[in-house]
Amino acid sequence: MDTILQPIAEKVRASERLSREDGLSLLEHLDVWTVCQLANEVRHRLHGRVTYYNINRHINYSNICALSCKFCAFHRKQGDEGAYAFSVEEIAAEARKAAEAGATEIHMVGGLHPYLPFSYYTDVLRAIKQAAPQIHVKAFTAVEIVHLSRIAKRPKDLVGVLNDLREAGLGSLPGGGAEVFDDRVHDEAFKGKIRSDQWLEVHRAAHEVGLMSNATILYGHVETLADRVHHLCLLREAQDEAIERGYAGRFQTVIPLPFIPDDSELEHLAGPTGLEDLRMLAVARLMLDNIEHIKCFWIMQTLELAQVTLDSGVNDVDGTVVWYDITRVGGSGLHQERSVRDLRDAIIEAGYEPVERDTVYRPVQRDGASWSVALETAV
Ligand code: V47
Repeated sequence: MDTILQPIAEKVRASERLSREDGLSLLEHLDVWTVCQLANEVRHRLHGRVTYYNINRHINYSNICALSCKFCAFHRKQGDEGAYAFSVEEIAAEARKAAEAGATEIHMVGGLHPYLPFSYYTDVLRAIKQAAPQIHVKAFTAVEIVHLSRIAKRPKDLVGVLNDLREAGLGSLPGGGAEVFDDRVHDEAFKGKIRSDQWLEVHRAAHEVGLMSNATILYGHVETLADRVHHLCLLREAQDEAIERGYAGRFQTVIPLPFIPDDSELEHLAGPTGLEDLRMLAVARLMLDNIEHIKCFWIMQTLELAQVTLDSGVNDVDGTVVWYDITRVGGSGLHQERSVRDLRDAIIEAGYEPVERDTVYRPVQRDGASWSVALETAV
């Protein structure tokens, strides 16, 4: 090992926190395989060979959005061809179908709809819980929560709004919408979306009210490597704060998402390579010493690459089913689905032990479509 990686490896082996400079060296160093190997050591220390997956459904309640982010191929304006917003009943029916098929989680996000009232969102949550009481609803990215707080006319009361949503059935927040925590990148690619301080404020409020949340980083577009490290450092600080303050909620998993240029206004960009994907997941594992899980979202990375990432810091491959995928299909409404068998076989072939989890990482005991968790705690 050379003089740059050697001291970093020593820190990793002594479980010492890596610095910002270490993070940048890991992203820049030519020897990607040693970087992955170091992340693999941490992964094995934390999780052994266990690799999590879940049985989930994605519901995008509407693609109508007041914003027009350049990187997003999903948004439509009201009245555009392909624009839609599901009714409360339609969403409840999907939740019922998901529960009947054995799903433990609904991952629900949408655009910033300019006209739907706050009551639509609480009604949707209540209807899902009535139709599928056992299912965990992981819903609304931080930018949606800010939008909901505005339409609820309580823009300064994030804690109150999140509590109302929780009472209606919200179980946790997904990690979307973080993009890259940098104002230049934000203004170039995501203008109009909330900035990093607001994204972090929403998640801080969620942790304070006891909701678990996830975090993403969308890499491989107009950001620099230093921007990526900065993003990871801000997440690490926010997690330190949640732990120090004794909040009941915190970040559970970080999901590095490779930018997919197709159909977006940034289509001229190439997007990251496979090796860049591996390295980014590995560096996330190495830098985020206070966040337990690193997820490879196979929908965007492919299941084939996800197998390889298990040796590079990843211990979670997300779930089985994506329905009306916000990220991949440019609004065409394509369904994507992989069976439990596909996910388990892929994990086993890579030399790991597949474990079905619920949204808050409790192992699931399953008998067909019925399931339970070993430890009953409130979610
Ligand atoms: O926020 C949008 C990203 C995210 C593109 O919390 C794109 O468990 C790549 O957040 N290329 C939504 N990415 C997905 C997401 C997620 C996925 C899986 C699990 C969890 C979780 C969260 O997709 C958006 C945005 O960052 N995105 N457009 C694109 N062209």
